[in-house]
Amino acid sequence: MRYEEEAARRKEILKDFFGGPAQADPPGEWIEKLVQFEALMMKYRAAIREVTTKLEVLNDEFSVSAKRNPIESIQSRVKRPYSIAKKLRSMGQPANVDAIRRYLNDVAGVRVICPFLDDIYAIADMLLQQDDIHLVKKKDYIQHPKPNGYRSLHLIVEIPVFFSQGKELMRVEVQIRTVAMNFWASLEHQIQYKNDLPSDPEIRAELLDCAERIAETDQRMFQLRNRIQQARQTHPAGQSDQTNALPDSFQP
Ligand code: 0O2
Repeated sequence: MRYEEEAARRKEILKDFFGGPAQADPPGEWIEKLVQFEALMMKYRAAIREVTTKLEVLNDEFSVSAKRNPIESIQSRVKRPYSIAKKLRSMGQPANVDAIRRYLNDVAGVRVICPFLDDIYAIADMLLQQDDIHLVKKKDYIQHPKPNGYRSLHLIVEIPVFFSQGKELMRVEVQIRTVAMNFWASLEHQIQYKNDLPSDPEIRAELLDCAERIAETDQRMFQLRNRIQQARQTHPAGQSDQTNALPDSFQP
């Protein structure tokens, strides 16, 4: 029963986009809307490819010059029609392709997972230095975590994408975070963030406590890596057995 109620709710929101009996759109009209929507999603997918390629190139270059990878993995997604329609509705905007372009920043999303805290800012700087990338908005939820404990660096960037009919500037949300921040955010996303139910204060407090312990561990791992790097510089390989004495799991 709950599934049927949920399905009815989703249909109601999605009909903003593609029409439905209540709107009595002529069939040709909603097919046209569907075609326009698909074309726009194709453009967002293309923008994701552009940004992902830039990040992969930076990671490759860094691994040659610094002998380690500042990016552990890259994930991406195009927002689903239901989430798009829901967000536009919550903003009081109509669900159509013009409104998507104008009001939504995160239809194309790229998530970059880094090993260490300083990698986040190094990647963000290297990306933003590129002259075809324009920064629209930056939200630093690492310096200023959300009250629930969420941490991540968010960049909304605009990037030119070349299609057969010319160039278009497309927006992409880039979320950059450590493996540890991603661990918390992924689990919290499943159990709390997307849950429409009011949250229990005890659960909120536990989640916040987990986020803080994870942030502390991130700091400690970052400091450990720095200590190991300094030891290596003071005693380059072969001249001292101090670095070699560290277990393999500590080697950067
Ligand atoms: P989903 O399902 O991940 O796509 P903006 O228009 O960008 O200024 P917005 O959209 O509120 O305003 O941006 P914000 O706060 O930067 O958050 C955008 C995205 O960050 C979310 O997308 C999540 O992916 C992630 N996020 C933000 N807050 C939290 C949080 O408290 N917990 C978790 N797990 N993720 C968070 P969506 O579309 O909400 O969700």
